[in-house]
Amino acid sequence: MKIEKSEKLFERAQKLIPGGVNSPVRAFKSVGGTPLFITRGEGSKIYDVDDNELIDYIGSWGPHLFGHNPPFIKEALLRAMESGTSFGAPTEIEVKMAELICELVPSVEMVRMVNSGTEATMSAIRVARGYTGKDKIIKFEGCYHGHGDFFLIKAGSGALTFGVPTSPGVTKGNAADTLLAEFNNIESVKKIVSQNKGEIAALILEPIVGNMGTVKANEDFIKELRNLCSEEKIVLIFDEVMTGFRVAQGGAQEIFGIKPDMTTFGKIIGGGLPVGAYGGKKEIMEMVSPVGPVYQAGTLSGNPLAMNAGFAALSYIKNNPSIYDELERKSARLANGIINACKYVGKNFQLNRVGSMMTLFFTEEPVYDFKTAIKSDTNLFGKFFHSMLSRGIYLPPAQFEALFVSTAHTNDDIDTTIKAAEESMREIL
Ligand code: KE4
Repeated sequence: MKIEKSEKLFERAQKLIPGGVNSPVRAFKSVGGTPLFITRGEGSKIYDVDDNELIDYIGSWGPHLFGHNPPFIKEALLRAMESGTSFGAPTEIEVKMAELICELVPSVEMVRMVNSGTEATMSAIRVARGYTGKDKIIKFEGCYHGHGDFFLIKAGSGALTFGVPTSPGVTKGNAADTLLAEFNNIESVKKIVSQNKGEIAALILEPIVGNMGTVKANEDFIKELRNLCSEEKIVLIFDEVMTGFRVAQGGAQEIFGIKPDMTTFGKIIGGGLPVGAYGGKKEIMEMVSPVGPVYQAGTLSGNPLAMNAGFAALSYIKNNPSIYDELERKSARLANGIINACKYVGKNFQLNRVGSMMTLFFTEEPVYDFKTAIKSDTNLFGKFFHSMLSRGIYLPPAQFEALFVSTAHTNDDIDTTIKAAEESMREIL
């Protein structure tokens, strides 16, 4: 596979951009090698500066539910551009977008648009703290909610339940207010709640995790979380930046039949442009400035370009709910093919999947939380990644991420990917 032009660009990029990338996971650090510099995307394919054609399962880390450059989003953007890009003033499309999100996700009674998933989760936490008058929050090991200071926290040592920063620059003060629980372990949550009675403002989780690889919450766990948060007056926040409109028309909360108090969104709702959103119960969202005292703002929040792209995406979802059946069929076929490829070489690697998001863990034990996820052989994952890449299959360059199937992936794409997986498994083992 020719990568000379990418190598040259990567060398130039690293001189002026930290790590040569504008988001760390793109740098191929956990799999090694040179990240490919992409020139364009079309449907299920992406093309790089060395003219390699790849079947893309990253989909820009989730936004491309319909593949790259779907005509209906491109047309919406071109039309919007005719009128200008941003006005810093209210527009009708923002109202239509809010109405559509609230229609598709009934637990959301009011919603505020922002420009990224990180802004959405940061804002949701601030609002929950303002609404409850309490400071502490609970998050789960292995869940990622963007790079807000109070999220970059890992479990403290031993019995200590408050966290320690995972990154320099995050203060001990921030860490002290973030408590770490174990995913799918309700007892770990109950213990933290009892040790911090009356002090916890919010509990945030990815109801279907994508960021430790794909791990779905157990039904009982989610139901008990809902009950516990209601009893303890803790704001339950579903971070659906990745799962929103991905795993079902109404997101993970539709699958579980659970109503969180707040939900955060990103990725798909921007139709490929920078958009995030947070919303939930009216009484909570009315805390948000200018109607309430909790401040949150953004120059380009709700800008017409991003809103028109997002509205085109969500309108398509509203009018074509059958896409989720199509995504289920294609994704199940891909997953079964990969599982069989593992079996052919005598391996029972664990493939976790919910709808069109999935992760192949290079471990033979079930993966249901962070501790079981990190038993995966990340070196072997790296070899698999590069072996598949050499066969024209572009997977997320990290074991603890999810791959995404889009409506643009064809049966041929799936067959090609399964064949590549069979060859790659034999090659690396
Ligand atoms: P952004 O700020 O990257 O738009 O969203 C942060 C975020 C929040 N919540 C969840 C559940 C997320 O998955 C994310 C971002 N996801 C990562 C991929 N795992 C984005 C890729 C990247 O960091 O470049």
